Amino acid sequence: MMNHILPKSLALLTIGAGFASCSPSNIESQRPNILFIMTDDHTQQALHAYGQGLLDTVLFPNMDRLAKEGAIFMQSFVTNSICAPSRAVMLTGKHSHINGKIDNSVPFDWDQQNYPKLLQQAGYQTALIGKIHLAGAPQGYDYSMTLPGQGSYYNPEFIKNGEERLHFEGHCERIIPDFVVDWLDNEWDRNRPFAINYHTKAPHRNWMPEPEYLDFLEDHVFDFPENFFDDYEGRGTAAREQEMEIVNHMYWGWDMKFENNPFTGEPSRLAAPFGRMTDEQMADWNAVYGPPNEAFLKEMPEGRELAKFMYHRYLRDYLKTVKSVDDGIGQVLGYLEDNGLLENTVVIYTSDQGFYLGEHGWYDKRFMYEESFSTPLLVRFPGEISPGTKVHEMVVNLDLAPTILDYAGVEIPSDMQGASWREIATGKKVPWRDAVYYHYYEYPSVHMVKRHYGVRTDRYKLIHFYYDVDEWELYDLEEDPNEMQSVYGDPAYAEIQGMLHKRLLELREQYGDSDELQQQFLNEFLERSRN
Ligand code: SGN
Ligand code: CA
Repeated sequence: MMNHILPKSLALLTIGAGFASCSPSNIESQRPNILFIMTDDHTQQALHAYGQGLLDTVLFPNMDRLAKEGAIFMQSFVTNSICAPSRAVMLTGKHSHINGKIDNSVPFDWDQQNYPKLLQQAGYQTALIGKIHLAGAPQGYDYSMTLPGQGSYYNPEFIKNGEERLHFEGHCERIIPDFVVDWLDNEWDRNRPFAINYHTKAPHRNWMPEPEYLDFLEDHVFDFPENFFDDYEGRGTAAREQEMEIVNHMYWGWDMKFENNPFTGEPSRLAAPFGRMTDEQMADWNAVYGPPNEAFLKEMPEGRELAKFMYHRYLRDYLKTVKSVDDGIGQVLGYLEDNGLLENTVVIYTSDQGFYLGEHGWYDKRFMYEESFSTPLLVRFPGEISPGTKVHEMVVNLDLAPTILDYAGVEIPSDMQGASWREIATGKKVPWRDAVYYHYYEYPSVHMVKRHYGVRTDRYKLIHFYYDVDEWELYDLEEDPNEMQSVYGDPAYAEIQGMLHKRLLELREQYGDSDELQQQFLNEFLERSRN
């Protein structure tokens, strides 16, 4: 039963095996271009290729095309399910406690090593376009055009090469792919391979669809996820005390697109971004949201009907913005195809983390529970990946830097903590990790998800919530895939619990995390909050 939990020595050996390897075929042949597409908060449940049932049909043909023509990673995770930290992990190939970007608010040190710098040194021409959410001038890029912070959906500003602030008219999910194509067309030096980071804003909160898709799915009725009306029994305090419930924690203006709070009549909180829209954009908007909002005000639904309304407004808006992203991906893939570039380009698709689409009644991310701990991962590279490949090994966002370097034929620095999955993506069986390590820090903060760390194996997950609680949770994902009942302390799981504790300690040691380090981060956080 426990044979998937390898002894430490073997596990270290297997992970180490990926580190320094560069596939020789790549060095000898023409170096591939790299198109690294990352969305913000797009989750596996919203991709038909993952097949969890929310989408009974292909809504996003370009993303699904990548899965069909390449490999899909069925067990793909992040080490810290929050935006800026996840991006820092991807850039550096190091856990948050090593690269220093533990939460959204601490500064990121761009001076440290990152994979685009190494690609640049190896002769790649590099570009970063879209959202990066790491303050300071990006390093490692020949060109950057980034959204400041979270950026705006409508009529956004961008920062060119870390310094020049420019204003653009239109929706950011149209503008970002245009920038990508424009860079390829006008800036790319065809004598060198390119590596583009193409990073969207959508489907990040507050899910503002572009005019063309305001109507998309407006009539579609979705089933509630089976645990939408979760009572948070069976787990510790953290699941109960979060602030990420659709019904209780969304804003009527910002999220639900009402001018006034329907229950109090007060102007809705956080309605500001709508002020960026032109009169014409606002008119399109009101034409779609106006009638259902008026109907709502007449009916003033309560209980399950209120939940149904809020869930649908949320889910539809979220999916509408993913639709724009999918169009953008189609535009960029189309450009590569039309210019004969698609075959020699490694196209990677992922998101900075997963998200809740009503599971446990939630939106947002942060928890080590499956929906936010997982993230989509697809890769297309027809030279070596057969169409329709399904990968079941556990990969992490930590692996992206080593993997991209591997594809580029660049040596992987020994201090990177991830491993290249290049060989795995070909369907080959190689020694691989048996467990994933996770650590989330941003608390107390927005959404109030408690600090926690943990380990996940193929079948089990052990989580420790700390700081203002000291609680352990253990899940048997085969018996309880929705993580509704912790079996921590259950005598039937005593042996497994012991093994997981042991494995967790080993991983913390292997990756250089510790009680002392987390206490230091906490002290620094408390110090900053006092100032
Ligand atoms: C904002 C959002 C949160 C979200 C964080 C972090 N609130 O604070 O809902 O969790 O960003 O998101 S909002 O009212 O401003 O929309 S992250 O993806 O950047 O980490
Ligand atoms: Ca995010």
